[in-house]
Amino acid sequence: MKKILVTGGCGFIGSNFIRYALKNSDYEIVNIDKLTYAGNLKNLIDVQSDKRYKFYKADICNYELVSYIIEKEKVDSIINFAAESHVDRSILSSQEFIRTNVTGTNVLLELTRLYSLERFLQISTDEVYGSLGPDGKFTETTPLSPNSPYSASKASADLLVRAYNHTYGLPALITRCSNNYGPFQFPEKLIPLMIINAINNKPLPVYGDGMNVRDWIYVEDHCDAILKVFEKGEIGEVYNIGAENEMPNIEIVKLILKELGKDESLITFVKDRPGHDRRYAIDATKIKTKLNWKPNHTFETAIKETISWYLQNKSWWEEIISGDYLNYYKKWYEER
Ligand code: NAD
Ligand code: TDX
Repeated sequence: MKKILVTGGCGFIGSNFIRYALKNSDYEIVNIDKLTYAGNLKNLIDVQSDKRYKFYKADICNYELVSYIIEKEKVDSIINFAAESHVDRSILSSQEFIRTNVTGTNVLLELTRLYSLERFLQISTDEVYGSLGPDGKFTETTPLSPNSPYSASKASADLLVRAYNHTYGLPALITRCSNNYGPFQFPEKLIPLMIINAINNKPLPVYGDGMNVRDWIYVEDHCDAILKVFEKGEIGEVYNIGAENEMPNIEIVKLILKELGKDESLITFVKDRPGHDRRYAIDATKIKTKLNWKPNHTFETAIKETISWYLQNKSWWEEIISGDYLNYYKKWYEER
């Protein structure tokens, strides 16, 4: 049985991936996570006693500790989810983004090399391509043109992965996915933030004119694509992942309000995010044709399931929004 070191497995996508992989494959999984504000052990309560799963609290920047874990656990491969992931936080302060997203990825690449691991999969984002006008989509050959400190740090990591493959023949691959939604997403991101504010009858802060477009994919479809690329993807290649579901933010916000039976008067237009990318759209032809992948969920159904998950799991997010989250919320939204 092969063993994968998953980093950042206590976050939104990592925890969904671990659950998905334990259910749909034979892999053993070692999860290392620093447990930052975004990492939550409760995201994986249901699998914590699974014999194929093990957790270590560790920072991916800590070379010695990660090296010790790789050696002790005899892991075969790495999938790197660990990152500072929120654009707005990177605008407030970028240092942790450079540390974790760039230096942390470099540590993992060095250790993949040292232990001659079989595979290194970097979980990246469509934001590295920058912003689109009204037409066209990002393909794997679109030049990198990141616009926020967050996306610049992710693009830097991608370039390191590319260089390690080119220089040392490291068996590395990259996935670049569009915006995810689903259970366990931290309520700083658009969809969970709007669902929770609507439930609590609080204002829904829409940036600018609300016409920025994002391309949405259900997190389980992303996890399925990651597993496919990990198993069948060609070394040295980049794979875009997306579900062809572009929507302006304001439409999503209105849909959430309608689904929850709340009034549109809760919508509050606030000052725009500085440098706000106008539109993202993913061309996923490559993964569809080369790896025979396709998304299994429609937005219409999966967004309803997501809203009902937040309604049924109030204690999960109530605990989060009562802590340090309040300080962040105040700092970012108070002046807008
Ligand atoms: P998240 O913020 O929910 O989770 C990140 C996890 O990484 C947390 O558990 C956190 O504790 C951990 N972490 C942070 N710094 C660490 C460090 N130094 N060492 C070890 N662990 C650390 O993020 P997410 O939304 O689940 O995103 C996961 C990955 O997917 C990221 O690399 C992100 O760039 C990428 N991605 C996200 C989206 C999206 O829509 N959320 C889309 C495309 C790609
Ligand atoms: O309060 C808000 N109001 C608002 O209008 C928030 C939090 C967001 N927005 C807008 C900004 C974006 O146009 O909604 C859109 C989505 O915002 P986020 O949820 O912050 O996502 P985004 O900036 O698109 O980045 C996300 O997708 C790519 C993830 O956070 C990244 O980790 C991923 O790489």
